[in-house]
Amino acid sequence: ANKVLNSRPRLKEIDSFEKTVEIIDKAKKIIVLTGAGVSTSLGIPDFRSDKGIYSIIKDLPLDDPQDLFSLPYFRQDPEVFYSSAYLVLPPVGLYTPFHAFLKQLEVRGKLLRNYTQNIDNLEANAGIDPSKFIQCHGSFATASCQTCKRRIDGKRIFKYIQNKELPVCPKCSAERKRRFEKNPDYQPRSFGLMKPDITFFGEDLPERYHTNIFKDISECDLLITVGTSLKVSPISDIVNKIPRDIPQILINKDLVDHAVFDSSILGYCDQAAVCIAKRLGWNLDHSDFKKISNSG
Ligand code: CNA
Repeated sequence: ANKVLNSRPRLKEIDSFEKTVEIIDKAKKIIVLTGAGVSTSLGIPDFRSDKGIYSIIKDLPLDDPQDLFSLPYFRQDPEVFYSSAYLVLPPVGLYTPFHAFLKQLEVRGKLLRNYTQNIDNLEANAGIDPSKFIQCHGSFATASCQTCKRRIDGKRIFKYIQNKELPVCPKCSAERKRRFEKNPDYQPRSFGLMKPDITFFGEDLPERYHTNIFKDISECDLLITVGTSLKVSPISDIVNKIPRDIPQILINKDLVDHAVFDSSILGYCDQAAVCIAKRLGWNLDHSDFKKISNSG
């Protein structure tokens, strides 16, 4: 059984969709905590849903599906990561109606910070100011050589990821070849390989997370948690650290029953975002806005 993350009593004043919208309308310093569910409408699978990555990769030779994103495992067997990384490769330049909603929160001076667990960099595609979001698990925006640490634009390795090939660092390529020719079992097998700058299990979160999270928690007047199963620490602990009198709203396809929310909007986050925006009289800058709002 999951440990209950925030066992605080529910705030009684948010007992309807209208009141939830009212709270969003009044809030001025919102933390939005996002997960893979905010990007599934663009075809990027999440981890734990029925059709999520963990179910897609169940036949890979891994003891635990999380090993796909484990640093020791990557060093030993990078081919496994590169056989499946295309699944989470972000579409260039696109974003969802939910991301357009986030942008509106920023434009209207209500977004204190978006803490995203996502690695797809869609926040940047939506034009959100980099100071307003923290990619807690890094992103595909850049990639680094595992040996010489040279950092490049992440898009430069996208074609290798799409072709399920290993992206080798140009500077380390000759030395990699020499070592593997001498010893085909050479370890680490990640020598001289580029890896997207996404945080693997076993790696620390980016410095910006540590420098901002506690101050933001003490300043925020609303937490909106969206599209996450809240299973990955330390992000899952954020709900527990928010002061008890600060309202917490969940927008998610499935119930997250190991945390207490004052209001839960269960369903697709794009539709929820469009409904909320419509009630607030906001026009979301997204081609799907009219389509979704007309479908009710
Ligand atoms: P998860 O554990 O797979 O949970 C996703 C949650 O989103 C589930 O509770 C779903 O019910 C919900 N969900 C799915 N689709 C929607 C939707 N359209 N609207 C509303 N809710 C929806 O994934 P978490 O994010 O909780 O786990 C954290 C991991 C996932 C992080 O380390 C990420 O790096 C990793 N991840 C990121 C991406 C991405 O960047 N797009 C994709 C897959 C995994």
